Amino acid sequence: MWVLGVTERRVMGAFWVLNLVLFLVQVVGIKGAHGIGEHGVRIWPMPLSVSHSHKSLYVGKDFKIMSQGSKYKDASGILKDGFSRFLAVVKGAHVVDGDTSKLDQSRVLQGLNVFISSTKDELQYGIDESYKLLVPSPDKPTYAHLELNVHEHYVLACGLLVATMHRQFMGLCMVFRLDIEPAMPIQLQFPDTSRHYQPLPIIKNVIDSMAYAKLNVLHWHIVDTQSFPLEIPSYPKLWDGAYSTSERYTMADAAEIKRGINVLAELDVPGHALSWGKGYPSLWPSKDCQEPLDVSNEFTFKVIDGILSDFSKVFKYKFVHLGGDEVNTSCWTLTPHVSKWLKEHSMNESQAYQYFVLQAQKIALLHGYEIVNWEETFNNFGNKLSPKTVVHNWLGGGVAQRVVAAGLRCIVSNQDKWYLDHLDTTWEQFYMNEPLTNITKSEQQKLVIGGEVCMWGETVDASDIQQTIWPRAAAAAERLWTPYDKLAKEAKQVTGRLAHFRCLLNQRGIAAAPLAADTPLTQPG
Ligand code: CP6
Repeated sequence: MWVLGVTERRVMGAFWVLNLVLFLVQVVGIKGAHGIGEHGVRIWPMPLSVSHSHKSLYVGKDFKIMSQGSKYKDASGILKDGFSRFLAVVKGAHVVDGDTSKLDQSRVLQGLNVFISSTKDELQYGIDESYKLLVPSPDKPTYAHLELNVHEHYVLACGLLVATMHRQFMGLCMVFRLDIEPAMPIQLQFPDTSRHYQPLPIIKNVIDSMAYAKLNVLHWHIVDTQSFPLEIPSYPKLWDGAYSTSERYTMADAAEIKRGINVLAELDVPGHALSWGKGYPSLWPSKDCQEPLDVSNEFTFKVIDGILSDFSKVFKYKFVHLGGDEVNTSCWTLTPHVSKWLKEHSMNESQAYQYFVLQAQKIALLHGYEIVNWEETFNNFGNKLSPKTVVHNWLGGGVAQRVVAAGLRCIVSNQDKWYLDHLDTTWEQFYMNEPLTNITKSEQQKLVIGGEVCMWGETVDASDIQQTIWPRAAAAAERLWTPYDKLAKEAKQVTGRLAHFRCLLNQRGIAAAPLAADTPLTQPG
């Protein structure tokens, strides 16, 4: 994941790996004091700017959502689908069937108008994702008004609107007036579909939950050693590496995963790729030594080219993740034909690792992608990487400082700070992790383009995915969203607001865990 920066502070974005990694977003300045969150509007994460009156509004029973005056035509229906999901949340969790007829009608909100100024269909890295939410609309006081530049961002903004509708009173919902602009997105790495096949409805449910905390990039770790679940039309036998014929995703499934969010697809090479050889055994150095992929075989690079060609038809995000982590190259010298090839090409194992990663980069560039690689590639041959590389930190040890000093971009997700599969890392630790630690020059800070929380898939499945992600991913989201000087200096200052956000997630059907197992639970109130 990582952040998309706007102005002075950071930019973070999040990616999904089919294991869950969280991307981060970044943001800028807040107008109000942080205290607003604690005593007034309890929004999480805190947006750039919030103002509110103390006049509360009620949500009418027939509350509707529409898109009047927008240029965007919604040919794919993504907006319509999003509206109906949003309405279900408002009506299911927040609006109750009280009688509004006796109330002052100027205080009953009839609906939300979503105005989209862009005609473009693509969500993309670097676009203007700012939005403005006015409750009520100045020109139409019985409606709320939401202005967006890109259609997909509505998902995030609607999550935010829902976040303001939290006060239940007399069976009705009260809404504060809010002015919010611009807000930034946040990213999450999930799912790790190689370690565990995650059913499509579960993935969609996680994506919907991401909107509530403004996570903006899903990092999908699609394939790994354990299984190859995605259909690749160019090389159909790769699918033989799936756990079973029912534990597979078609390309049409992959397109559905988009759902108003950026998807960073990962193809982790040359290690973490044993499952490729089930269908095409010549990709293994030998039957006894099955990874990393055979560097000496031209077919290996033809297959990578085919996969990235198929990816480019469905994964439109500007970046593709090419992995490159944890590569044990000993198979290459232990296998006679590969060892012979190394000698003929005057390469040792580590030079062959570099050769492999750079070849894969070239192929990705030809398909129009920029590249994300795990940090081992930088640690071993950082000066050879394409300038279009984003280095994805996970080992810690201050690599982000070295990456940005070398002029490359970086995404931060230290394993001891932002790995969700480390169950003993607390939400407070997630909140306090500062990705810009020891990076003081503003040109270098801008190169930290995102933060990501990671949810690797070895130990999670549909039964516990949501409570493993939440509320800790939300803690990281605010770290990336909110300007540095406005962030709480100690996590305990925001406990009440986060506890409230976590209750809202529960109300919306998201199984977020309690902040601490031994603390009495609070009501959203
Ligand atoms: N899978 C892949 C993993 C991990 C990585 N890459 C990983 C390593 C150590 C921890 C958690 C996850 N499971 N492909 C490293 C980036 Cl602690």
